[in-house]
Amino acid sequence: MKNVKVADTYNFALIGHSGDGKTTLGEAILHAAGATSHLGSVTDGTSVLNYLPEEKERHTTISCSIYGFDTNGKHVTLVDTPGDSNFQADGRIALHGLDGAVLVVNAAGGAKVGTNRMLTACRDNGVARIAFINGMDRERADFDAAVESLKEIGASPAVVTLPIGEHENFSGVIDLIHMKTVTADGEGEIPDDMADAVQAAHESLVEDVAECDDVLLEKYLEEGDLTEDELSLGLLAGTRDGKITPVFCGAALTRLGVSTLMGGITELLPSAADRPAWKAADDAGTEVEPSTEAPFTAVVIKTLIDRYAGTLSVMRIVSGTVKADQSVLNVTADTKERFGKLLLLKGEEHGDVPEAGPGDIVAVAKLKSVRTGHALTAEKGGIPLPEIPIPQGVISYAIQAKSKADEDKVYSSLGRLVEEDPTLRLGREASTGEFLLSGMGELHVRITVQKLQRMFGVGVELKTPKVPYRETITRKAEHIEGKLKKQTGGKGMFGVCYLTLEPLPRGEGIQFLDEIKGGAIPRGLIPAVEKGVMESCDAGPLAGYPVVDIRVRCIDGKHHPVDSNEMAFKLAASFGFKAGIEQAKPTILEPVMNVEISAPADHVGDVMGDISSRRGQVQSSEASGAMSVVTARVPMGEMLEYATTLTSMTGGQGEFHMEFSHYEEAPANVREKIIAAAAAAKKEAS
Ligand SMILES: Nc1nc2c(ncn2[C@@H]2O[C@H](COP(=O)(O)OP(=O)(O)OP(=O)(O)O)[C@@H](O)[C@H]2O)c(=O)[nH]1
Ligand SMILES: [Mg+2]
Repeated sequence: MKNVKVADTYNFALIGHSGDGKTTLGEAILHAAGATSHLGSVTDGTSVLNYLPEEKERHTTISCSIYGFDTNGKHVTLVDTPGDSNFQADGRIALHGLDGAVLVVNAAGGAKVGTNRMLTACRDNGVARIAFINGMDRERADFDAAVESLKEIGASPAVVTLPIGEHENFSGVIDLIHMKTVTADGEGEIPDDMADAVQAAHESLVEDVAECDDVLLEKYLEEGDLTEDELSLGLLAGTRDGKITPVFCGAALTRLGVSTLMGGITELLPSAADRPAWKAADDAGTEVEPSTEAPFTAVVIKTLIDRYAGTLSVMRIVSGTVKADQSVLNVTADTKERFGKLLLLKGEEHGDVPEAGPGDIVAVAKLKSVRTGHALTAEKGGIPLPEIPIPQGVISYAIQAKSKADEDKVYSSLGRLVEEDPTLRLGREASTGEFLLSGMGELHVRITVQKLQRMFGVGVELKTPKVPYRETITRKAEHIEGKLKKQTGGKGMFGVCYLTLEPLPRGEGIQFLDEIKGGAIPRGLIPAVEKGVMESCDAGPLAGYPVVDIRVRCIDGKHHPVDSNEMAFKLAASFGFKAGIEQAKPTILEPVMNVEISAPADHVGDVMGDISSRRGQVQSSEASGAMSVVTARVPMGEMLEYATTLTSMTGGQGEFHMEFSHYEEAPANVREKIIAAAAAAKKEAS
């Protein structure tokens, strides 16, 4: 890849809803580009992109697959992303390091929740996109309806290819940019019987492009047309600015339309040199140029555990040139790292390259401190990029090693899986001492357990999902005394503090204020008071959940010149806090989720009724193609086994995605249940 210029380096993702054909399209692209000698298939388990055993078994992508190849003098890295909401965050992270995306949409069904979510991720990160309406050979394919569905989600589609025939008669595409047909037999002239349709499509393309640019719009309104040059330049600018989504079409499975799409990828999506400038992690708006001469700058878009090479950190080089065995800085962790070989990924396979430059995506094995999202630079003069934000999973399961002897191995191996997939989290529930594994959804957690068994040979049992409840107070408790006095015999212990506890608005966390005047508590011992308060917040008085949204003011105190020490004040503070919280009318907060459900229109009534019975509030319900999308706010505790319910309610056609919205006070009957459950769990644990 050393011989390819930055302007000829392309990095794009295949994005969209689950099952719409991203991986199949990826295989078709790789094969057409000569990168693979065999055409891989998702259903046969021969896909080089869906190479994980869990992907082969389920015929779905669960983790981004990265494949670099050279074609026609260009170096291209294709990233196949998962469409399922359990795994889609992996693609959202990778998008931060890419320059363009192909939004894959099923011709039979149109844009869906997953399409919309990835379109939003592109917009948020300024990633240019083109769309591919896939499956034109499918029985229910409807090109116009699919384009309309893209309009409905605000993608501003501009049709640049038309299908020739549809369903089993789908035989190729008309390329409206180059005005030719492309079929299995090669390129050809536009047939007479399609001239009217082509003319109409060309006119709407001109109109769509004109609407992106004021100068073009004025010209169009005056003259009713644009020149070929104006059209192609306008289309290019509109695509790169993200104002327009050129729409291609075809069938990945039969490979029709794929070569035209590939032309679109390199003609319309930006190369590493043409993409919008990278912004540095400073407030000055510094831009990082993709120059081979500049100091090295990169961002880590993915971590992989490779069977042979160990943990691989996959990075997008933004600036500078890096060689194997070079030392770099991990700016995020503030450590120095030494690279070994630079690896070029081809799905599961990789080969090494001597050096890599701007626009290249390479992997490096066995780095100590580097994690997904981290920013790396040269040791001298490098400009760090901002760290990539990592979405955090919210569905937690208590886990237990199947065999007690495996316990240590379970936790260390899970630690490695969390390194590989940072949207997972491994934690401990203070109230019960149980280990918790959190992920984006039930399937995410279950697949992780499956990987744990396969990769590390240890089994884990998943217990009921846990809801991360919180405790807080509802009124002020003033001047509460916390006192420790043990001054009989031996070394004495003495400390007194007076605390005032006040409720804070949701999401404010814990605040500790030192308001001691005149040395009632010596300066050096105030941190001990704070520590006592903070540690007490770990487990609330009602059900042992962490205490949040509280301000604790230390307003007065007493000390003894000899017997006062850190331990005495820490304990005094915890006594004061415990007494105060009882008086401040504690309560329990429950997490409320933003839920997005997509279901066939005739099941929407059932879905909404069911949401209400789960104490949920429906926010909106909109038709999107043949499906309806319902958005609602529902307490997490009511949504734990929702996947099963939705499947049976919609005959397997429903899908949902949820993410954390906010905390709210749980109603009294729910609080009672939570308190009783915590008491029972504690009893069982003791
Ligand atoms: N008829 C037809 N089937 C297709 C086409 N493209 C993909 N499929 C089938 O659709 C199914 C899903 O395809 P995938 O390529 O795995 O879809 P995906 O978007 O990668 O799905 P996720 O990885 O779950 O997000 C497979 O059974 C494919 O064979 C197509 O153009 N025509
Ligand atoms: Mg896939």
